[in-house]
Amino acid sequence: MAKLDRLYAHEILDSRATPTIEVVAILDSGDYGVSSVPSGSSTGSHEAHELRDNDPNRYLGRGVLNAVAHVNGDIAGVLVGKNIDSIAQVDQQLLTLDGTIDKSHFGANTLLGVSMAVTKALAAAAKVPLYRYVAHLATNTQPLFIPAPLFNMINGGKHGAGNLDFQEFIVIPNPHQPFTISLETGAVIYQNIKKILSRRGAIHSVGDEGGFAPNLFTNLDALEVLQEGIAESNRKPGIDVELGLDIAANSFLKDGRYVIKDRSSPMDTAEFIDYLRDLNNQYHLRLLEDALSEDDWRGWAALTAELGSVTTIAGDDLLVTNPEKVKKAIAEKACTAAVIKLNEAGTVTENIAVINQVRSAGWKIIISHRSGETNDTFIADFAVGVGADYAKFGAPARGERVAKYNRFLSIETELTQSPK
Ligand code: 2PG
Ligand code: MG
Repeated sequence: MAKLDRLYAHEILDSRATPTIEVVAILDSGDYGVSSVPSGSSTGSHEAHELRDNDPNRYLGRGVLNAVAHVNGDIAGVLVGKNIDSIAQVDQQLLTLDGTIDKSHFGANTLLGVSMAVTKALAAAAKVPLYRYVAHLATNTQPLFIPAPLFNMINGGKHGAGNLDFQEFIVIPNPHQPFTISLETGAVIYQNIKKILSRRGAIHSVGDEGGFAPNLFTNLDALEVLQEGIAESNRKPGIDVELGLDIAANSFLKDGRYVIKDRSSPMDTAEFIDYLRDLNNQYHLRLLEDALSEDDWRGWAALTAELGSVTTIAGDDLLVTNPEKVKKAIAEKACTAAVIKLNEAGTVTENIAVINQVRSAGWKIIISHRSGETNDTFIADFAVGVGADYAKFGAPARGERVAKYNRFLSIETELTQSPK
């Protein structure tokens, strides 16, 4: 049985020049795990608590030295020197120690950092790749495969330059092909979109998730640019690639109405669902994420009844990887897929429990990065291990996004060589 020899943390930067926590867990065998935690900006209001120092004299109040102190103090005090049966046992100890429903004592960021670092250390001690260790935790006995990537090519909403209402304009290569082919497809389309934006005289700098953050566009213009990019890459729409959107509708709901540039007047829920139906008829969307706001539960059920058989209706801010929200959404038939973000739940074990809950409803699983990321590739292994349908790691550009897609390449090679 493994014993935890050392556990410590320090502050590092994420991809947005904002501090985050990195945790190191070392077992008495010498096996170890290092993990760091991402952070969102278009957050759901019911996400677990992210602990920040709120000290205006450091990093604009966004430091995480308190989170670091919790790991080095209370948490190490309880876990170090003790035998570890399983990550489930460690996670339970963390939750008991924290003692709050929303993880506000230690912070979900603190708990996730410890949980991921210990999981990595246990996988190393078990002498199996992390994705296989996660498959074992998730009791996933199916053959492992690489989830279909969701490439976020154009960044709007809170991740972009401020002119596009929708947050993510996504290209989805055909899921029934090797990941190496999907990645090449994504990379070529990305390069062609850059050329198209230059030709149009539009800004082609990138947003938070590596997709372009152009000026001058309505939401429909951005979808047109994706279509042009696909055509210029000699890929067939609907066959080689499909389109998707993370609408992140929370960010443009004003006084209970949906306000977007493409329409001169605000829309109520029924009108916005009509708009989405027309949009789907025109672009044959494979994915519609957060198409309505997080509290518009009746609207979600109506949208799923209307479009759920032709496109994937994914809940992100609606569900916040929370078992109670997922339970309600299943009962109300509010979606057909869940976006899983590890730091919204807080520990590895809780994330796996939510995934199993979602699976039992027959929904699709999307494992997602956050807009503020690190180079940690934990979620790539996690996505493979739990058998996720889709992986959303941003554009095929910027180091912190590419690190995860490159990890998929390594895993694909390993799976090809030794599928069991
Ligand atoms: C989302 C995420 C990730 P954020 O809305 O899906 O793309 O954004 O991390 O800012 O919440
Ligand atoms: Mg989202």
